[in-house]
Amino acid sequence: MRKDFLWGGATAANQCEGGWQEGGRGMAIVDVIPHGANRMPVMKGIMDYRDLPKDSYYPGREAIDMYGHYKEDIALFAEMGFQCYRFSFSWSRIFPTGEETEPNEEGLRFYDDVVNELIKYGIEPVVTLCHFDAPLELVEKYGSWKSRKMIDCFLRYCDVVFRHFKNRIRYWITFNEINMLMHLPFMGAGIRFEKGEDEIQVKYQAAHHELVASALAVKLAREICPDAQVGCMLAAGSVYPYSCNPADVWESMKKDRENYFFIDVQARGEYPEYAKKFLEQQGIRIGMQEGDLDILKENTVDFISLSYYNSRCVRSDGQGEASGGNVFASAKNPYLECSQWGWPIDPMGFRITLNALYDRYNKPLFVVENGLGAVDTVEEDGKINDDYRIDYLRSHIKAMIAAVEEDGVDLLGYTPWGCVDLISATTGEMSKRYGFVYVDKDDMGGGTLKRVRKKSFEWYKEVIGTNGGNLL
Ligand code: BGP
Repeated sequence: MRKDFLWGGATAANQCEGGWQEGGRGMAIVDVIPHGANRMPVMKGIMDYRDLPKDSYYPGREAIDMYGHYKEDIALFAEMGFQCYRFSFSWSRIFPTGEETEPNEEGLRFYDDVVNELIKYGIEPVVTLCHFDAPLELVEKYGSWKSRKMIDCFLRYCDVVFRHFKNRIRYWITFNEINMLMHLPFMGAGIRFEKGEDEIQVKYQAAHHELVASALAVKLAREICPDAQVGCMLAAGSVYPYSCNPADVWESMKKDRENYFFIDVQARGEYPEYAKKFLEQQGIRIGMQEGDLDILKENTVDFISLSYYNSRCVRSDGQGEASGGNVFASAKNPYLECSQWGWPIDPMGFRITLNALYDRYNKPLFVVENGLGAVDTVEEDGKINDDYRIDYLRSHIKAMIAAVEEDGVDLLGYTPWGCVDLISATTGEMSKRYGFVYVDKDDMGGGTLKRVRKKSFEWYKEVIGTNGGNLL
């Protein structure tokens, strides 16, 4: 791999930071997403969090309290040899309601401390501006990204952090998994549907607002911190046709386009023809302001970041078994084994996805999430032997290296997800673990928060130390 390839790990404030009432932070979307059966309906925007039972448990409020443990966690990342660390800022820690004219200094100080700690170890910060998180006040007042008002609020936040961190942060990502808005609208973008509301119309309008906000953030970064690189972020995973029946192939192409749509706009700078036709056929009318299309055209991203957990599969007849556990509807692929949460395991699909994205956009890629959510057992001697995680990562890193070295994909770095155990986004569980570092906490909030190195910790350290040369 290239000498400056960035090996590291990834987390996000909404799932690890906690400290929801510390340092003047305002309420955020994540604070009202519960654990348990109500989680999905709330994340989908079809249940109002204000109707939740009083005794609901909100796992993101404390999470793994990285707010109070960041020094210890970063020291562990440094020990593994991380060259970069992807994490997110909590918007409501900096703008508690989203509408202040001045930022919350205590919030900025917290991120100063985090960023300085990283720099102390020579770890490059890679920061997501909005990872499933926005000030709750903006949801209440404006309906979040349904409203164009969000663009101004987001840009005020970007302006502050770009200026404040311009000499310390080189890599910014605007919206995490921007296409998640279509699947989990409340978690992805704070969207809650009113009775009788035209859901698809609302989603595409909100998407337009996010796309314009993302392009204007790119513009702002070029003015304030011209050395920085700004990327978009896709929940990736190529969609396979279930068979070589052309009807299946066509279906898979359409499904891929549902996801590519966002990146097509952010990377190529315009609404693609297929999307214009789709919107027209569906009777969706996107409210735009004069100049929006120029903004999109003139401010495309520098790189494309992505998460890859699995490929997807589709059959045109809608028959057969569905693949479980994933928010993307998918047919079960008979060639693939699945994780404990029903997510297919497909390293070759990783190579395919990287190639597909690089062919399509011809811009540098950055893998900012990949990994296996699994139950870990602490043995009597205190050890955690997560060989299954090592196997998953080994096969995926091999596929990634092949994409780079054999296929010529331009890749900036690799940050596996949840390098320290954290709260699962889709299930709210702690027991769905991804980390090299174990955190003693259970699904209902019990535990000491103690950090313990897993077997994969030493393994990944060796991978980084040999620049991917030793994957044994
Ligand atoms: C992505 C998100 C992450 C993360 C990951 C794993 O969609 O960007 O926030 O959580 O998926 O998913 P889960 O936590 O549901 O296992």
